[in-house]
Amino acid sequence: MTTTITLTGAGGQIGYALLFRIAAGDLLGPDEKVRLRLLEIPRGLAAAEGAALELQDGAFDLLEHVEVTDDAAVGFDGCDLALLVGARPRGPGMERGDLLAANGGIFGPQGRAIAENAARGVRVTVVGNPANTNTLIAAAHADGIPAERFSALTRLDENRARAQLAQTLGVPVGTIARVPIWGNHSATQFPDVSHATVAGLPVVPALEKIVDDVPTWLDETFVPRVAKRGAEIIQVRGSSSVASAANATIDHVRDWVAGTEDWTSAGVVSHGEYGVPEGLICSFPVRAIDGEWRIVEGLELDDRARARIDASVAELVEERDAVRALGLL
Ligand code: NAX
Repeated sequence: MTTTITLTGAGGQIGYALLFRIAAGDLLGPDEKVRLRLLEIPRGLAAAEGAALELQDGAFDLLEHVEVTDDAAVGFDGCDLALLVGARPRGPGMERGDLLAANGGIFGPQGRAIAENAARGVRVTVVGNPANTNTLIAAAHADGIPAERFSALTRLDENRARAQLAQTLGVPVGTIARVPIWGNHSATQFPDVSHATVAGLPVVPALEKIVDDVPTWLDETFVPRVAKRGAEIIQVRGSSSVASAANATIDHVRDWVAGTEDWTSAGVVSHGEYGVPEGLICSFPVRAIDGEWRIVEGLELDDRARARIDASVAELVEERDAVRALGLL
């Protein structure tokens, strides 16, 4: 079988890190051929064309075809999986409203182009920031495609949270599970360890053996470290997260398509779960079953978790109201 994958922002950093892993089979496994459509704006076309030449030189068995375009109708033609990575970054002096407006001008038309051109059953993953609200805008413009087919990447935040826990506990990261991210992919996000496990056992008692005051450690060290990890990477590396973001995108899409045994995190449309207003794109603990995200329901939230989730959801509501006021929804 062959899957058609459209990558926007293919001439950018994350695009470059993603393409070769997709072509190597990391996304869909060793038996699925892929057809790649690289969608860029005119300024990014040369970089995307260069990446396409290198893809050719990779001689990947699974790669059937690569096309580079700045025409969204061509880019999303027959697309099964859309990875919306290209976005307008915040420039100097740009207010949040300007950023939302600039991205609304990208994600609205892309949502429409997906609805008009993509394959039935298309799944859309939004990486470009502000990811949750960009997802909301794209889904709102994609007439005829259920909002459940759109999701925002918060897997990088979850991976960061699992890695921080593993490091603190001195255990392999693969032994840490159930660390959902709630809310917005922003500094208000809530990485939640209350249901987390290490080798199948609750994490909190394990932390209590290492950390003096676990609630304080969570509030003052763990949560800010995860939520501000992107800024830390920029400070140390001099550039934003790239390979780890591409890796998380691979994890997210692979799990969505192939299914998960346990929980992961994704920004998905709310139907009112956990009191999150209907229609918002909010990160929840999710499972992927039969190609669909299912929010893990019935979890108990203590007051601390509730307050943090409410604060992040309030930020999502503000973003939604701002894009509504701009006529983008
Ligand atoms: P780059 O600036 O390297 O690349 C962005 C590319 O998108 C550029 O080549 C640009 O020409 C292209 N582009 C802009 N508008 C476009 C449009 N309308 N159609 C097609 N392509 C378009 O950024 P990069 O480091 O690759 O990051 C991409 C996005 O990911 C940014 O918005 C960034 O904030 C976001 N991130 C999201 C993360 C997440 O966890 N959700 C984490 C990593 C990253 O920060």
